[in-house]
Amino acid sequence: MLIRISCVFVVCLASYLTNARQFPNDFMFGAGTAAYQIEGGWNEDGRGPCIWDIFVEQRNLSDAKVACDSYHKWQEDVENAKNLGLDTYRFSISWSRILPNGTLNIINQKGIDYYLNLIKALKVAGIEPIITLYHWDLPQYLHLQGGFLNPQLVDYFEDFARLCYQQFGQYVQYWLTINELFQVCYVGYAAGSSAPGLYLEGDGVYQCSYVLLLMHARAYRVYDEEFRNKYNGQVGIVINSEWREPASDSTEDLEAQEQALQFSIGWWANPIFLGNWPQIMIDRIANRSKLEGFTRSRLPEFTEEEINYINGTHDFFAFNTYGTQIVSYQEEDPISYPSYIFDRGVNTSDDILHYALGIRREINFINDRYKPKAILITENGVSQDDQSLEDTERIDFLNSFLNNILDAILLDNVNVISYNVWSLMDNYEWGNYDSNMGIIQVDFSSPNRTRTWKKSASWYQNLATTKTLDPIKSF
Ligand code: BGP
Repeated sequence: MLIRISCVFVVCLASYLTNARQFPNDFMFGAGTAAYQIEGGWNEDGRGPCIWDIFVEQRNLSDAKVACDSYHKWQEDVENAKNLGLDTYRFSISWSRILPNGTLNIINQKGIDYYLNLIKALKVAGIEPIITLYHWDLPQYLHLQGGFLNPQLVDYFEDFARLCYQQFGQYVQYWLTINELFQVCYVGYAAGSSAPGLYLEGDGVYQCSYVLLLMHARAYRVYDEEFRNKYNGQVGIVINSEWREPASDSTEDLEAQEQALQFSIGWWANPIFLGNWPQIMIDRIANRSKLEGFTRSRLPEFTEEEINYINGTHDFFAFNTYGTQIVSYQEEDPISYPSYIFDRGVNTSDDILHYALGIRREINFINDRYKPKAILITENGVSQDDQSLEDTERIDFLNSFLNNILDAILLDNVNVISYNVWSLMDNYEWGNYDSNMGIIQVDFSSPNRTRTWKKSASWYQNLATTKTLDPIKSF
């Protein structure tokens, strides 16, 4: 009997081992956070206010004055990252912590020291920092001067980026200029549901995208011209991918899918990887603008010089990916008020459940269309209603995603080099604490902000250290 059981065990083990799926040895597993979502210490040691500090007060939302208190507990966070076996840790720098009013006329050494300590501790722990320069927390002082509607922000961002490269560059191989441009411009300047909460849905939203792309390009060029020789790092931007699947195989729906992708991914990726906005955006917005009575398109026109300046500012393609939408054809909206949604002109439904099905197609789409040297997945994860430590649904979600990503690597030969789960820990989700997206739980009711590993943390630790994925069928 014992022999039979042992045999069954050996067979199962053998089959487990043969089915187990291996990531390339140099594939980097990491976890991500953002300054405003975890740091707290909102008015400590000279930090200046940012647009989110003001926005939550205006809208009476939960605040991030303490959040995960990582401003004080960063050593424990590094310890956790180390114990998880992470290759990378993605975090962002709070612009107003090192430049309280956003400009170089006041440099806050204590803010710089905070990030220097964090970065050095990560290096000692064998973890590669991936640094986002801008993750949504614009210094309020710069917002008062017009924020992303003011092209002068390009100069201010250049100063901030250069300072970061000077201070931290020797330790950093991966820089991300700006996180999720669509969110910055659409949610912040059109839908008004994120800071700074504006409703400029037909014009400000495009002006914001024009300024953002120039900011990115300037930060890239500064690194390229002044730091690349010394530090040999890489710079890119983070696009939130907004993947779309067509509702059917009809020509209309396939065209609607292409149109939707041009208005989401192409809006940002075309200027950086191909040069200029997608033609369909240029044409549709110009046409609707004319019919609405404008004398020029609501989409700012890049000069030839700007097109060339932005084109090519990438060392890799980085994107965040959470959900997908089904897209279908719709008849042209009648001319009324100016709006990105009318300009886009397709019908989209809510997220479909098993988005993991789309990720392989999405990776291939990015690879074929934009031909990046490498692809980094900078965020992926799932929220949870409660903070339960038994988060098996998260494990299934991540496992399914990663199986499809691995298919893209092994079967389609796409050069995906890194995956960063969102998030290292539960954190402040832009107005509330309801998302619980961490693989580590944070007790927001305790002054200590106690960190406790969820089941997914142990699962991810195994993945990061063995680079071997559960042999579970992907869906
Ligand atoms: C991304 C942001 C992250 C984080 C994440 C959670 O858009 O870059 O900062 O907020 O979304 O997403 P959600 O809870 O909206 O699914």
